[in-house]
Amino acid sequence: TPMTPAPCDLGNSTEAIKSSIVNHVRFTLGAYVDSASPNDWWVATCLAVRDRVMDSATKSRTLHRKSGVRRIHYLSLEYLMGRLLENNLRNSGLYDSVKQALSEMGKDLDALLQSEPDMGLGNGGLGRLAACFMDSLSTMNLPAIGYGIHYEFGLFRQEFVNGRQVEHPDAWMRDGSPWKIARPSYRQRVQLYGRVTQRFDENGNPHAQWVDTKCLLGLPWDIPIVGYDSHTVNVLRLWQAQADEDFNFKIFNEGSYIEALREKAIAETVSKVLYPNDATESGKELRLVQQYFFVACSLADIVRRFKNGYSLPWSEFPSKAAIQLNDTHPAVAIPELMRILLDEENLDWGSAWKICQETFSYTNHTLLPEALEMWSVGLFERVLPRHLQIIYRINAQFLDGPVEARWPGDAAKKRVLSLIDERGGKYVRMAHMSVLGGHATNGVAALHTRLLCERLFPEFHELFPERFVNITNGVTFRRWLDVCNPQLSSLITETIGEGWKKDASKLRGLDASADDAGFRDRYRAIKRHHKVVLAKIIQDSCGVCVSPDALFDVQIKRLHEYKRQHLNLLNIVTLYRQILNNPKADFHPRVFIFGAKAAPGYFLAKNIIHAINSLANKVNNDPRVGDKLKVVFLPNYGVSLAEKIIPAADLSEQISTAGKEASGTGNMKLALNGALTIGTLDGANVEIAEEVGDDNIFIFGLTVEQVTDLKARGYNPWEYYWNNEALRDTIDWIGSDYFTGHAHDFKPLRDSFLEHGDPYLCLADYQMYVDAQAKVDAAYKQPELWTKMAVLNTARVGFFSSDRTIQDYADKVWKLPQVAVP
Ligand code: 26V
Repeated sequence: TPMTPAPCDLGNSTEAIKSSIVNHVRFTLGAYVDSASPNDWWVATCLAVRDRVMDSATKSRTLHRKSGVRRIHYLSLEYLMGRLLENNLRNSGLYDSVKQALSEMGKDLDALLQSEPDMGLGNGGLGRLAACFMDSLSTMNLPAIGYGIHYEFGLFRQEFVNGRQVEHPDAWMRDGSPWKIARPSYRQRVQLYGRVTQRFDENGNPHAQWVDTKCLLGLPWDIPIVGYDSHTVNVLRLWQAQADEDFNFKIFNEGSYIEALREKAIAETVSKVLYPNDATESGKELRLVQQYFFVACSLADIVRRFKNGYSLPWSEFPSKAAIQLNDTHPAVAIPELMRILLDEENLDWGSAWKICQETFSYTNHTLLPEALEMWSVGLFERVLPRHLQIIYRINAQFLDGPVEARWPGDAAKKRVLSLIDERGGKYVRMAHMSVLGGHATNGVAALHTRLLCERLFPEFHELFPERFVNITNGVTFRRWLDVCNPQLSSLITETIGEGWKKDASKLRGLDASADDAGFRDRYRAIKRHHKVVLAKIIQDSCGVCVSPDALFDVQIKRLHEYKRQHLNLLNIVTLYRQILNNPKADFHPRVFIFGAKAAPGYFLAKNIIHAINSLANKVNNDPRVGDKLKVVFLPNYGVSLAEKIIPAADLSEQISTAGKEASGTGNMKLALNGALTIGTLDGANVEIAEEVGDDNIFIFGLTVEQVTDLKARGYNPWEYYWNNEALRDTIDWIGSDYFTGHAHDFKPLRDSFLEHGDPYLCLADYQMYVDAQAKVDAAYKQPELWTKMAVLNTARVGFFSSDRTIQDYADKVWKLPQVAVP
């Protein structure tokens, strides 16, 4: 065998790291050490870390292949990764030596960390959950690959102009990214459009054949995912769309060269941009093409690995590959795997269907009817004609088989269960296909799963009760404590040891510290430190001076009516009036902090942003209010800003209408960092209350059952308006010209409360919310009590670690063993 020279020193010593960084500055970037830019130093540092990580990635991949274990393939259209360098440093244990190495060269690691652009390839909860899962999969030594789209533009950058949201493109990788590695040898070809004909195999059996298609290429980019204190490095594989140049050039041979290149540009739009909606399905063709493109590339990749790795019969495919669908967005994977097995591998229907069901499982993330994906049959047939045929056959076998057996002759049952909605136009119900095409469907919090079974899929639940499972969401405690709050992380480690980083239930060991005054002092000092840091950010980005002694009251999440930022607004306006009417009242100063992006086409959400900003402008400049009340809306909320806000929060607003928020995950991050929750009994708030105890949380508002009853009786917001003077004055004030000089500016908001029936019941919950806020005020005036409650929150939310969530998936759904990489 030829001699392979030893690689350069990839050790963890300061000297080895220094020489790696300097080598990258000189030989990768072609810069002089003396004149390299801050960006050069950042890139060189990332590459020095990446060099150390890639070796483990290769080892992990080889071990997973050789041991032949089952792997989980996580399919998601979104990954909200945020910044990667600090996380990779903390997880790999390289943080201290890299900091030292840089400082010996006169560079400040912390400044470099802050210069990294966010990788914002997601909208909100669903995308961030996928990112937390990737971290936990590597940490828990589970063999996994994440598949997604290499969007050129992530979620838009948000700016406020005169208080209104303006969107700008997010060119996160205009300068490239040191974390991603192109894998041209694994490029895939994808078909679209065209028509279906027949062909005959060697035994004379007919098979469908998809012809006259357009072709796209998918180029995979790999991003290594470093776990905490584990040698498993999995990858996130993101597909970039490219034109199939040969194909286009043949077609356009007679035409012009320029025309052919125009086609190429069109092909490349497929992975251009992330759709910025997270609640309303608009049925756009490009979105369906994106979904199919990334699903087809990913499945071809999984099938390639199965065929090359083993010589096993197809029936063994599920023993090697589990595939998780992150919502219905990748659900076209079900007919795609059927197509591969039937048309390309010549399997019979029954065998193919069994393989599908054993392979797939599906996570539902929302009950909102407007967010449930439905594709018009006409569009589907044009883009994916063969897949539509397969869906029709799946549907026929389902309705004529299990449905007919369970409810003989019942046409109404068939209508509600069908994969095709025919209540006006024909639509493919992606959620029904996802439940049917897999072996497990899960909700993301206990309440949500119950409502899935009782309300969204009652008939499916009756047919297949064993298929429905709850897996309560979690978040990675590395990014959401160790990285964003290293001071608290150290205090915890000093108090109970560092076992909690791999077993979050150990945080319960802190329970006793809640009664230790010395511990509480230190805990409070850390919170205050973060509030000072956040106050500076607020000053810089909003031009508002806030006191770190005020109560920091935080609502950070996508802007949506069901999340009720406008209920928060009602309370603030009420407080503003109280302060003006009763200047001597003993009210602890408060800063209301918002962070939220609205979907660009969501008119009312944008009106709410404008209203909050206009209120802020008035309150912050009203000398009668002084320091008692400040309102700030931090622009461009995202992962990196969340990492600054969360450690500084005193109060966490989780105030969705009961039954609407599937889980929430910000609620977990805030509680972990010692913010107390004011919240409804919705999503994971229910379980948070169970864990931290009723004394350590502020629960208010109608329950799911009360909401249902009230709506059934006929909810009338006017009754609340006329029966509650403070509420009436508050709404009337918002509807006046006081805030902007124009009375019509917030008419859409006022109309939604009154003329349009207040669909999310803000008025019904208003008084209970105001009362709960008064309890918060009273508690905050007792710092020792408050800190004790905060400590108990940190101590008792270990259940919400995504390590636990991922272990639940591995045990209950994927049947996946841990594989330690030596
Ligand atoms: C929906 C749609 C609808 C069509 C247009 C594009 C698009 C993109 C994303 C979505 C996802 C909405 C669902 C979602 O993000 N759900 C959130 O999932 C979190 C993680 O499970 C959970 O904590 C939140 O409660 C839930 O709202």
